[in-house]
Amino acid sequence: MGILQKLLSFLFSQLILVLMVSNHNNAMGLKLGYYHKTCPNAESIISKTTYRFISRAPTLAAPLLRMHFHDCFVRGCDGSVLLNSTKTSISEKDAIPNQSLRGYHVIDAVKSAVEEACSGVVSCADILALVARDSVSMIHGPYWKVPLGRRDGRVSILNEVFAELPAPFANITQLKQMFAAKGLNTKDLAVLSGGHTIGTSHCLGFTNRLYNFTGKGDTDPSMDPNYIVKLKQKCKPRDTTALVEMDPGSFKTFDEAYYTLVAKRRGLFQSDSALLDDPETKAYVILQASTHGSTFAKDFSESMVKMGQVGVLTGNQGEIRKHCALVN
Ligand code: HEM
Ligand SMILES: *[C@@H]1O[C@H](CO)[C@@H](O)[C@H](O)[C@H]1NC(C)=O
Ligand SMILES: *[C@@H]1O[C@H](CO)[C@@H](O)[C@H](O)[C@H]1NC(C)=O
Ligand SMILES: *[C@@H]1O[C@H](CO)[C@@H](O)[C@H](O)[C@H]1NC(C)=O
Ligand SMILES: CC(=O)N[C@H]1CO[C@H](CO)[C@@H](O)[C@@H]1O
Repeated sequence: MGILQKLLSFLFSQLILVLMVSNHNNAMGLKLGYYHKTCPNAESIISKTTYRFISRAPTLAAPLLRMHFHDCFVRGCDGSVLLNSTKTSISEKDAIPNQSLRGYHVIDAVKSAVEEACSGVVSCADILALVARDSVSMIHGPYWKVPLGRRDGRVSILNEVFAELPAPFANITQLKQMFAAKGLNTKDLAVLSGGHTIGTSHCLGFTNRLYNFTGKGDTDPSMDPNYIVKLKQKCKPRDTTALVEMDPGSFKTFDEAYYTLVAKRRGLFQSDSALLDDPETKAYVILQASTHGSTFAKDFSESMVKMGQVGVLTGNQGEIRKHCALVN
C-alpha cells in the first residue's frame, strides 16, 4: 500500500471508531420503557407506592419534586442526594440547603417495593425521577414520560451542594449561569422556577428581604411592600422554624399561580423576583400570568425531562444501589 492509501485507511478506521463510539453513547442514553423487560411492573409499583403517601399527605409532593432537582444539580441525576454520610465523608444530605429536604422515607418505601419485585434492577436515580413526576401529576400537575436507565453514583460530597445549587439570594446573572452549567437554558430557568408553585419555605431563605436588606434597616425594593408586611407577621428576624407557603392559597396544587405572584412582585425569594430582571424570563412570567399558564404544563414537562438527563450515569457506569442511602 502506498503511503497515501495507508493514511486514508487509517483515517477511515478512526472515523469508523468515532462513529461507533458516538453510536454507542447514544445507545447508552436514557430511554422510555427501559425496564420493560427487566422489571415490567417497576413504573406501576413506583406510582402506586407514591400514591399511598401523596393521597394521605399531598404536601409531600413538593419535597419529592425538590429532591429530584437537588439530585440533578449536584453531580448529575445519580441519586447522590440520597446517600448518607460515612465515617470518612460528609454527604450532600447533610448540607444546609438539604437539611430542609423531606420525603426520604417515601423513596425508601418505593425502593423496597421495587426490590421485592425485581432485586437489583431499578436505580435510585430513576426512582427519584419517577417519584417526582408521579408526585406532581397526583396534585393536578402535568404528566410526562420519563426516559429511564440512570445508574446510581457512589459519591456524595457536602461542599458540592454550595457550589452547584443556586442560593435563594442569587441574581438573574448567577441563575442563568448556574442553569447553563447544567445544559439548561434561560427558558428552562423560567419554567422550572415554576416548581415553586407548591411547597413551603423556612424564613431564612428570604428574611433578609424583610429586615435590613442592605444593612440600613431597609427592605427589598423589588418586593411588594404590602407583601413584606404580611411576611413580617410570619417571620421574625431570626426565625428558624416557621414555614411559609410559597404560593399562598394553592401551595398544595400544581398550578400556574406562581407566575401571577412573581408578576405582582410577590415572589418569595430574590431568585424568584430575579425572573423580572431579564427580558426573556420576564416575558415568560407575564405570559403565563396573563394566560392562566397557557403553556406552563407542557413547558414544565419538557424542562423536567431535560433536567432529568443532566450528568446521568448510564451503561456500565455507577451501580444499582441495593439501599438508596448506601453504596453497595
Ligand atoms: C432557580 C433556582 C432555585 C432556587 C434558588 C431555589 C431555592 C429554594 C429554597 C430556598 C427553598 C425553600 C427550602 C426551605 O426553606 O425549606 C425551595 C423550596 C422548593 N423548591 Fe426550589 N429553588 C430553585 C429551583 C427549583 C426547581 C428547579 C424546582 C423543581 C422543579 C424547585 C422546587 C422546589 C419545591 C417544590 C420547594 C418546596 C419544598 C417543600 O415544600 O419542602 N426549586 N427552593
Ligand atoms: C441514613 O441516615 C439516617 C439519618 O441519619 C438514618 O436514620 C438511616 O437509618 C440511615 N440509613 C441507613 C440505610 O443506614
Ligand atoms: C450578581 O451577583 C454577582 C455576584 O455577587 C455580582 O458580581 C453581579 O454584579 C450581580 N449581577 C447583577 C446583574 O446584579
Ligand atoms: C443591620 O445591618 C447592619 C450592617 O450589617 C448592622 O450594623 C445593624 O446592626 C443591623 N441592624 C439590625 C436591626 O439588625
Ligand atoms: C433530611 C436530612 O437528612 N437532614 C439532615 C441534614 O443534616 C443534618 C446534619 O447537619 C442532619 O441531622 C439531618 O438529618
